[in-house]
Amino acid sequence: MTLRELPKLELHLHIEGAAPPAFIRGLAQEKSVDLSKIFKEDGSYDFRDFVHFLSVYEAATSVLKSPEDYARLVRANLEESAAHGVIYTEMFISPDFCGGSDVEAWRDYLHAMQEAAAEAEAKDGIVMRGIVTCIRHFGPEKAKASALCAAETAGDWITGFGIGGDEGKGALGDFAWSFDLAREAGLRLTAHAGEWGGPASVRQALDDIGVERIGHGVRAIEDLALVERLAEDGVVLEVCPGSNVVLGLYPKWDRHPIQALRERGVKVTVSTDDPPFFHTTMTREYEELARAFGWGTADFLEISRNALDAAFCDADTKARLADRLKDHPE
Ligand code: MCF
Ligand code: ZN
Repeated sequence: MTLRELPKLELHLHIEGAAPPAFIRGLAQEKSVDLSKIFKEDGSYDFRDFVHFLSVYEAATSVLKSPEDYARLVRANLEESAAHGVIYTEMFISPDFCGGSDVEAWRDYLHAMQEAAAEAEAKDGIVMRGIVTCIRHFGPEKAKASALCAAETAGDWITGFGIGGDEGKGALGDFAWSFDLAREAGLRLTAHAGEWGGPASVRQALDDIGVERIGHGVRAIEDLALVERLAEDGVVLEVCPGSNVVLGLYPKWDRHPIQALRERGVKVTVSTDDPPFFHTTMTREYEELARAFGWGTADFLEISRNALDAAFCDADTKARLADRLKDHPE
């Protein structure tokens, strides 16, 4: 079995960030919006650094304006993921971008996305779940509106609540009201931390908003007492190595701390984050990890099991996915 064919589970994928540039360019053309400044000549997304990436992301998202646009996006993303062996994907979805956090509009967007996901599951066998995500640099008030949307639609399909965006802005504790509401609605919790913020940011995620998974979290490696805590408490990291390398957190793949974290007993998983932005796919992540750290099938199987255990879906779905992982050769 090739690395591309290995069954994979992805826990950290931003819905608009997975949009192929040609898809966004096509929508821009249909809607007569000039987005030329966010693309390079070769057609890929153009950004200088993390903060610029966030603004290019938002510009690309500006052409997604209706439930049908998001349904098309879900179809395109799931087709691409399935082609790389992904059998399960959790996508971050923001009510800020899907109806401006109006609950009734949000329901229409969700309905369209869920229908598209069901079609993709029937066609390619890929299972999708949604994690409602608030955006840190939009501030705590907007996050509350997102959390209300999340709480209203929590269930088998919307299974989690999280936060992404500029880690340099505000403190995670400012968002505690939203995370409390989401938790009370039965949602599972994750937060981007330990990417642009150091170990203290990971501690905030655990202590101030009580998440069970951390998006990125890789800078925990700078504090070995924290690494020990993550290992002991079984906190799972949604590691996105290709994203970290392209955004300049680490100069090259073999300097990435994923292997060191693993060796110290931390449960890691592997995701692409915003794949076309970072010129990656799940296959490419696996190929680079195999090259940089000598990972083989047994290592990738361990990663998939970590992801399955940490997935925010129900037990029946997990059992079905576990069956499909059994085809995975040791
Ligand atoms: O993980 C990467 C980099 N770190 C932080 N945030 C994001 C990443 N990709 C997208 N995001 C944020 C961004 O603010 O998530 C939001 C974007 O607007 C979308 S969530 C559906
Ligand atoms: Zn992310």
